[in-house]
Amino acid sequence: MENFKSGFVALVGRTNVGKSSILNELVGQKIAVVVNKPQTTRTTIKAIVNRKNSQIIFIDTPGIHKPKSKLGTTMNDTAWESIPDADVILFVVEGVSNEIGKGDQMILEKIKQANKPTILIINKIDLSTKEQVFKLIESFKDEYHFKAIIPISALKKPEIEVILEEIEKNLKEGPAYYSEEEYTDQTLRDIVSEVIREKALKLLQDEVPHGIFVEIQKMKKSKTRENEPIFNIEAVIYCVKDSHKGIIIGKGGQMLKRIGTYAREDLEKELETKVNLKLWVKVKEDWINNDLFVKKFKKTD
Ligand SMILES: Nc1nc2c(ncn2[C@@H]2O[C@H](COP(=O)(O)OP(=O)(O)OP(=O)(O)O)[C@@H](O)[C@H]2O)c(=O)[nH]1
Ligand SMILES: [Mg+2]
Repeated sequence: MENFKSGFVALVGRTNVGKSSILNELVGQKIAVVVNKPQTTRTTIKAIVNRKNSQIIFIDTPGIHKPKSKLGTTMNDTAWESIPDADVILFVVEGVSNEIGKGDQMILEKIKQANKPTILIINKIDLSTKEQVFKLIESFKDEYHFKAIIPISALKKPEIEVILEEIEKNLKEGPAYYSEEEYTDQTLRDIVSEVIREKALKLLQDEVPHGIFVEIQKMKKSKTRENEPIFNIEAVIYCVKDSHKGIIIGKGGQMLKRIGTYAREDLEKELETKVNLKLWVKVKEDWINNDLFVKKFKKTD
């Protein structure tokens, strides 16, 4: 029998290329939120896959982008730091052009410096032609000795087994660091607050979503009058200024109601119970440039 292997695998890449979508596919459940807007993931998220002969610990990271706030800088730092810390790197790019873009080139330089086993995932191939993908593969091949280059579409039944096998090949012998029941470092509170933030991100426009964070103030199980279990959740959506507060609440409270309903429906599915969700909106003036606050998004382990 083969010896047991384990290791940390970082998903890195520019913002919005589909890292979190791929993470969710790899572990077979929704752990990280996915939104068609840049800078969705704010900190590292661990998700664990247990296989017969290995334990793979995935680390989803914030997408690398041009930072416009202290939060953005912290997010970028987190992503950069994950590269030298990983045993294997999954470098995710979008297959929508046939050339390597500037952002990807920067990340590539860091990967070259780290000189770790790296697998290139070319995502979103449903949006490109075979020719484009082929040219992109050739360009990347000239740049680095990737262990494998795997074109996928995270939205259309990606070949997860191929990716997992390729990772396993590149892991070293090691113990299972986590017990089988532990599949993520996200607490229930983290997941609930991220689901609410995801809905706000999806429904709000322009710069409003980038200044939002959600704080869960109460999460308590009780029974309804019909004796059915129900989760009572109270949360505050913080934003950076008064005008944003107005937008989040909306005319006659319409927007907040939509965010609440949308989040509740999703939470009821995730938690498999009825949910009573109460939301408030508060202003925390320019928190995205406040060191004390931004520090919360920096993970030390
Ligand atoms: N067409 C298409 N869209 C995809 C694919 N994979 C992901 N997306 C979409 O791309 C958007 C961004 O996906 P995410 O998974 O949030 O991207 P991310 O890289 O984690 O983004 P950040 O956390 O902001 O760095 C979402 O709207 C996804 O549905 C794909 O294979 N094809
Ligand atoms: Mg993400």
